[in-house]
Amino acid sequence: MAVSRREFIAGSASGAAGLVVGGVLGKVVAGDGDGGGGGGGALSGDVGSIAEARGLTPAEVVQAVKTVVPPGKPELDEFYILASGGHSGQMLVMGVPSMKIKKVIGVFTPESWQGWGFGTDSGDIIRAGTTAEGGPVSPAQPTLTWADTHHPAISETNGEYDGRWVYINDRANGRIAMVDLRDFKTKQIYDIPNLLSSHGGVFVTPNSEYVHISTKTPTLIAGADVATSLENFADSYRGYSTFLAIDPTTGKFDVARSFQVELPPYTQDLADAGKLVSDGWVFINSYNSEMSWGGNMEGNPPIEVGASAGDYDYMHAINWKKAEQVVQSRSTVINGMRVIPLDVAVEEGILYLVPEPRSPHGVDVSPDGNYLCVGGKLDPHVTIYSFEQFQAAVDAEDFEDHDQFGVPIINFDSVVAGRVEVGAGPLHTQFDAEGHGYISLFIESAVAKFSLGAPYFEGDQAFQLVDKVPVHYNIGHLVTMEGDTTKPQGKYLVALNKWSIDRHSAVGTLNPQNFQLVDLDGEAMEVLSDTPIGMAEPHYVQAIRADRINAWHVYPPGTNPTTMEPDSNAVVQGEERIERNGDQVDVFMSLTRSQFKPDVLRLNKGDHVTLHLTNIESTPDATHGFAIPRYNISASLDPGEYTRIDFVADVEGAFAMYCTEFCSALHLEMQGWILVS
Ligand code: K7E
Ligand code: CUA
Repeated sequence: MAVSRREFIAGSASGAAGLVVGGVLGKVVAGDGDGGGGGGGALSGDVGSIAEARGLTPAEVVQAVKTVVPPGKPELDEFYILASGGHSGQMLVMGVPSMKIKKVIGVFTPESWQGWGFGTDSGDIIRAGTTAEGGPVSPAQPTLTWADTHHPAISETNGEYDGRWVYINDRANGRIAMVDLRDFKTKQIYDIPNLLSSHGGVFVTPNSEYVHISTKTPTLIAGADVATSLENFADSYRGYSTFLAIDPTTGKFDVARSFQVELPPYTQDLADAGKLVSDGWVFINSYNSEMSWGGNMEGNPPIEVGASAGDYDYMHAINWKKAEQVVQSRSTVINGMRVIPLDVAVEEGILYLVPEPRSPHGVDVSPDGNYLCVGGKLDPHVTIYSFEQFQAAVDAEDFEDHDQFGVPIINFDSVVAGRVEVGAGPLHTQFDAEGHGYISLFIESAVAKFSLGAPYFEGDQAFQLVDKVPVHYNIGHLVTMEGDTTKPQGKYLVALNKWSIDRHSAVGTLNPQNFQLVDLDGEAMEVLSDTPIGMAEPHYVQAIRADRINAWHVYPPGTNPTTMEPDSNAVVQGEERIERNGDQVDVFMSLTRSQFKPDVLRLNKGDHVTLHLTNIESTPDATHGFAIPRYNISASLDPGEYTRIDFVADVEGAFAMYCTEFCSALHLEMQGWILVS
């Protein structure tokens, strides 16, 4: 609703807008407020007349002022968010509060602008992520080139983000990737044995000992009869909770120190690591403890009905510090991975189940580590468990039953600290430093704020609904700043909304996802901005303080990003050369503004060519591309970067290689010839 300038100024006199607008009142320019009325008017004058001309309310001006990052002041983006790129297979980097997208990181999917997977050794990383035992692939298509990224997890030290690495899973194929935050590039993709798919079970333990990832749909056991496996579900399938050890220097996966815990064949879903008081444990939701497998044209209910038949599903609590010891003596190796069998996990007190309201989705651990908040999609409450009560129940063997696999089920009433009726379709919870939880309400399209118990809130202040704000529409995840660490920063919340009818300009029959920035500083939560995401559905994001990121500006000379070390095949200026050995041709080429050296390659048809490319620039942002038409080859080299390209010159012709980045006034001249004859 537009207001006249007079109303605008009057209406804002008591609010923050009054300060903003009032501060520039002295500079009123001609126009007097009658010429605008929205659209078309020249945008000159003070804030009030511009706002009036654009049809903005005082509140909208304040919202804009809270989020603007003006030219030359990037530091006003206080946080980064690292977002999954959904079924694009990539990751997004955005700023908060601007909500601007700063980078798309090529992860599982070739990304041509980064030269990711188009002939360079980055392709080895993508290929390596396809070939582990237990990762079934089609012989006809040996490399998986797409993924469905869901859950990023930033490395931690003492329960706080340390800004070193971020991990992200492939929901479709049960894989995981590691991105180094020094250069924001993917270093490793690992196809995890015994995981056909994964979902939300991705997080890092408080000192980055492990990154955890679990099965979504359970995996067919080796030797089970495929054709009758669904009818014999309980005997044919198993879930796996995977603890991938993190190399403390490189951040890569140390498979030899990694292990899995075998789980019942329920559908394990979201998970979170314990911290502080609950450090050493992980908690995983599950649904479909009914083990419904569908068959809606074979006389069975559809999975959505079968999986919702029971009143309760089970949260899995796993003692990983104990598992880490037990795996040394009581594990079996399946497809190259050490596995603690289910019966051993029960005997050793590694695995317990806790009833939770049916069809739960998120489980999130509070900053003090004591509260486990569970949203049940079909229950309007958030159920809040106390870890201390859980620990006491374990010690007292306070079990209400065992499941059919012999896993003890903790007495529900003994471990619930509180329940808060929050609204329809609660999913995921994030936290602030004051002891509030913020939970997404998918069905209601809202965020609810509630209070936790002691030591944050006592008596009738505890476990109360505090505030609620509508979001648009169908929110999935949400994130508060560093909201799943031991030190949440509060300030902002980002709502990741799946639908966006009428929120953005029409772009055809598929609307963008809609990220909404919510201000947490005021008395009531307030939506500040809408941001369309022009790619696949980002499921989850993590938000990290900008000052924790220590990104490199240029690479040390000759650095190979796959190792982050100088490469012995990198060249320095003056050492460029072509070495021929039979039909093997090694080209040691430098790239600088504005030439390739050498710029002519004379090849024989059938030559095996290895290009060793080095960007010898040391100026930040002096990136050069390297592309060969028709050979499907594209590289991108940042200053100081080395990369290797192997190809067979199997097509005759004259091919004009060129630089794909507009790097200088003579960028267009940065070209050369590859002659294959
Ligand atoms: Cu974490 Cu969308 Cu993969 Cu919930 S999931 S919404
Ligand atoms: Cu280098 Cu354009």
